[in-house]
Amino acid sequence: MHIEQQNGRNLKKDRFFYRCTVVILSAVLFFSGGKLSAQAATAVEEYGALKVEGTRLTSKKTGEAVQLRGVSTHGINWDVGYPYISKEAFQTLRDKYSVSAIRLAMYTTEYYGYCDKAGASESQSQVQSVLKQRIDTGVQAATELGMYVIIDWHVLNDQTPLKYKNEAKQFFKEISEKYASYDNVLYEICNEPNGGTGWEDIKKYANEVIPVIRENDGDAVIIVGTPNWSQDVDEASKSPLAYDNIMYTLHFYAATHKESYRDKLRTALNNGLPVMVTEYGVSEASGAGAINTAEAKKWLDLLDQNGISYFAWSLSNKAETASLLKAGTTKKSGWAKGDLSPAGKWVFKEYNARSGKASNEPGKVSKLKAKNLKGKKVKVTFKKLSNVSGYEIQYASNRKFKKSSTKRMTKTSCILKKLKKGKKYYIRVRAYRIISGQTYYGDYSSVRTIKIKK
Ligand code: IDC
Repeated sequence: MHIEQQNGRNLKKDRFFYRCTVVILSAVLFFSGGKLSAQAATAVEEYGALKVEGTRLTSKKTGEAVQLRGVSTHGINWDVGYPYISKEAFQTLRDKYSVSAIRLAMYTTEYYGYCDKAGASESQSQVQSVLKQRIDTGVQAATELGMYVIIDWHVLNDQTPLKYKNEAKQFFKEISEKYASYDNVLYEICNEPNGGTGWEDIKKYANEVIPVIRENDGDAVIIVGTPNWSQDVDEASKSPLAYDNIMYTLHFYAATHKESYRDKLRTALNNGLPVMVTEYGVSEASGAGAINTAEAKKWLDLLDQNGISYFAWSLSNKAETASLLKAGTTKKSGWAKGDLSPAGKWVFKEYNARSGKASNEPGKVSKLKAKNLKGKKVKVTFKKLSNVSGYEIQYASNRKFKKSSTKRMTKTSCILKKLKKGKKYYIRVRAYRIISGQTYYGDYSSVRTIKIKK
């Protein structure tokens, strides 16, 4: 199949040269765009290793404050969690949804847990080596993509991190040795202490685990959970740990935790505590219930104002409100809007908007028309959009656009040639904009169909 741009009829010599120049320049722009976009700096290239300065996560390389917008996996012990640990999945999050960091959540208890495998048929040490392998897959994928990655010791049903303190020390000794030279790895040493575990207990645990990590990785950023499912950052701020480069965990679920919990954050910040939201949901704390985007927006606004990093729970297709993917979707990467849950749609729209990506995306192409011309051709026209680099037309003889043809153009009309008589074609167009070597696509127009009669 073939495509041709609609050219003017009277080709005067100078106009001809003008057109040639435009074609060559667009080609240069197009190809250099592709090349440059592969070279666009990743978060890790830009900021390198991180440290904590005052309340802020900061780049060691540039001295700038760094705010990460991240996603947490579901438990990597479950099949609703680990299948999304891949370069393809993380790359989709990075390129489509402005995600710069991943959190790998490894439950310590629960089915296939690191310390208590609770009914899994493998031996505990087999479970441990599988989990470490999954962590490594995640760390390598994030590293190749220039993304930051948190390794999370997901204390939950075990309630107090003191319960598996020795296992934690052994685990963090091993992995901090393994990843000591990685600029992008952060350690989260206890997800959510609960069941009456007080700040003093957590400190006791932290004071044993932190030195183990620091022995291998002298200035790694380490994140410490706080009492009551990591809600009481105000408590921690009264008596912080005596180490540098420590951040303290705050978790919220927007349909449950509202202004009074934001006040805890304000207190902690006033006391100078560096906080990281390594987990939040737009759902209720159970992970279920309705989403509350009004409260979630208040939270993200407050976090953005203070440059606090946040990670959405969770990258999963499990049928629960908090999941970012549509329940039961089988896609493991490349998720379009239609593959996301209501929570996922909201979260990723916010990420794109808050990181400025959304404003770079052109609008949706409208008024798409298709007309069958003699000689098995179709003339396609659509409405011009301002401030775009060009348009991409896609057409195929099936509504799923399988084996489709895709062509780029700068004009708002074109002729499709060498189509098949008697066949019905599906056509759609989207605009794109190239900014600093990165290509941003608008939404596709609605689909036009046309039957080739002549
Ligand atoms: C939930 C999962 C759910 C799983 C459960 C296991 O969403 O599918 O069955 O854990 O106990 C947290 C925890 C996080 C919870 C999440 C939602 O850190 O593990 O995940 N949540 O309940 N704290 C507050 C909410």
